[in-house]
Amino acid sequence: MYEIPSLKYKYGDLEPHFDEETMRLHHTKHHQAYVDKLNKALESYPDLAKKDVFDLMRDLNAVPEAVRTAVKNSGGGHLNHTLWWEFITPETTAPGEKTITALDETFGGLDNFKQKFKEAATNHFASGWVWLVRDGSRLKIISTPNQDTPISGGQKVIIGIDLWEHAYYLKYQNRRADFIDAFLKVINWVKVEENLAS
Ligand code: MN3
Repeated sequence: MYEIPSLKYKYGDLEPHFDEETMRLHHTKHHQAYVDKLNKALESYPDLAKKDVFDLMRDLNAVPEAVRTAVKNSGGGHLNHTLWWEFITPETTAPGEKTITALDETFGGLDNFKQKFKEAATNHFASGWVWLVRDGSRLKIISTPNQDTPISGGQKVIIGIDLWEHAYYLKYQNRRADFIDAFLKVINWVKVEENLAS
């Protein structure tokens, strides 16, 4: 049985950037719903249901066709949100050495990275995610629709932003750009550094 992870901070800790109610609903309702649907989809496949969600999503071909779409959507939702809670932090963090070097080499600096990331997130159509991933030895910004996860394509996730309206609509309504700015202020740079190192 998959379960939503417990968070390292309280729902209100990211105020005023992310509001308490959105954080609570996002975790206890939206993320929980992906987990519930994933558990239901794998009810008849106990061996698959024992897999770590990363391993499950890395090898969708191992999932029987009858439930593959359900697993892609709800397993992706579970995995993406598990990552999401760790992309953000109420603590003040700063980009580490590896991060600065990598963003310099690939994007010409932190500010340029932020600008390109924001551009991609602003322009992403409908629901989905924008990510910074490592693909082979290269870093790149990509976007995925729905709950598709870069993990299924063999890419290593460094950071990403949830662009489903449930992630921001209560506080930001149609102002997605303001939500993206808020996200850029609460990025957990310690996690980014860790992801780049592994
Ligand atoms: Mn979400």
